[in-house]
Amino acid sequence: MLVKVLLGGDDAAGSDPLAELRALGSTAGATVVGELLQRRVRPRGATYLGKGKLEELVRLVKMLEATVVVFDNELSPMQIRTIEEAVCCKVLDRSELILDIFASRAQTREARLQVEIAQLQYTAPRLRAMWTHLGQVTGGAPMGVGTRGPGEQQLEIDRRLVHKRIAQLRERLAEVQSRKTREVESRTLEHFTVGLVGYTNAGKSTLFNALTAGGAMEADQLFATLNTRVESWPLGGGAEVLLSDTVGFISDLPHHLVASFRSTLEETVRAHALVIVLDVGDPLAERQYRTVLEVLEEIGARDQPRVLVLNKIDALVERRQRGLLERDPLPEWRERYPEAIALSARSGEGIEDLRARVLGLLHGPAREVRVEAPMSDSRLIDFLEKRTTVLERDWNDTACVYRVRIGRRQVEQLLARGSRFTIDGRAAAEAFTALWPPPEAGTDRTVPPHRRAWPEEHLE
Ligand SMILES: Nc1nc2c(ncn2[C@@H]2O[C@H](COP(=O)(O)OP(=O)(O)OP(=O)(O)O)[C@@H](O)[C@H]2O)c(=O)[nH]1
Ligand SMILES: [Mg+2]
Repeated sequence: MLVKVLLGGDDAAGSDPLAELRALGSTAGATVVGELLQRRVRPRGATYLGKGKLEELVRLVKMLEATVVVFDNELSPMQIRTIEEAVCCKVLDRSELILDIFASRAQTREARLQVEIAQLQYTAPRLRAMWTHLGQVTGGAPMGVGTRGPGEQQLEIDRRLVHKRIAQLRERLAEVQSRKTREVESRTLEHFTVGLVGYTNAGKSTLFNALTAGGAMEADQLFATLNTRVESWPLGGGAEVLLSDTVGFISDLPHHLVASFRSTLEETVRAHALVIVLDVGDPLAERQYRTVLEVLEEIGARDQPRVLVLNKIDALVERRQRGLLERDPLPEWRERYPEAIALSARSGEGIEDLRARVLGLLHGPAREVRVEAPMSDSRLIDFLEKRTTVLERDWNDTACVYRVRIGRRQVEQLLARGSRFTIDGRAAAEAFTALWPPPEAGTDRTVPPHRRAWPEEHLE
């Protein structure tokens, strides 16, 4: 039985406010037998639902023989207990449902540890409610200041056990994570890394599989992906980046859950660039995009350049043809985010645009320049021929003279490896600072912060 209370001015929920909870429920393996919606200015303290609605819920649960009631709203342990007593069956809130999905999906040691910690943190306050409840029911000593009933003592013990267990798990998790941090660090030092991020079910894994050798699980479920996967993504012309696919985001995810999944998102935080995938046909796309930006802020992925991908455009075309599309959302998105790339991970349309954009990020802002490369430096000539866009080539007695389109970071790389050449008739290093002056901090998002290591592209 699904329940949602729409609060105050919450009309951003679209025409089907229970859609996401329904999807979460079916992902968790539940069969939905009924749904209940209520509009309220604010929740009622004890039961969240209004009195009459709660009575209706009790009737519905009985009639439909529901075994679990799931609230889309976040409930306090006391509210859960009060509602449970009224409906005589298990009551979950949205966070618990999400935790349940995570628990059933967690496959790696790390994911299992993270889920258990989050679950225990959720249990701890519930334990209190449970035992206070028992203390009263068993008619133990009245619980006032200084009088500790048996329930209260038991509660202390259990709470201590829970905290001890959490501490143990945290230690183990820290070990796993420090190993992982080192791995991620060395990856980001050696390669240009790109992180795929987005709301759950946006199509990240499908896009990941289309771009790389694949192997990520794609499914029409929420949280199909829980672990991070990294593969190389060839961009053509010998250039390649490492692409990561990771767990999707969702709105209103409890704080501590995000915290315990931090290391899963480490790949994202450290990536040199982010590709934000959005299901543009979803009526809640706008809201989901906001959630994604919020989560990125929260996990500290703030500095890297971002590319917005409007995914599933094939589905829009199809719906338009079948007359099912009331209003095409694409023109509005394009107008508001002219830089966004519309594509279909499924059909492949638009993927070439994404490749070119990421290649541009890898190479940095490009310019057309005249490069004179000594004939003896075959490595440099090879680089220019294979990695840049050659517009003209000529030669004199000692040098090859090129007119090329070349990126800032490519020149940086050549300088770093000690190649000696001229740009527009000047020594390369001098010309470089003139042509690509260092941007003012924070103004150019396509240039990574200096603390971020920039990998050398391997030519050999
Ligand atoms: N029509 C259409 N469907 C797509 C496209 N991309 C993904 N899908 C479908 O959308 C569903 C979700 O795709 P996934 O790739 O698993 O999504 P995800 O973002 O990885 O989701 P989580 O891992 O659950 O967070 C699947 O049923 C895909 O087949 C697309 O371009 N067009
Ligand atoms: Mg996925």
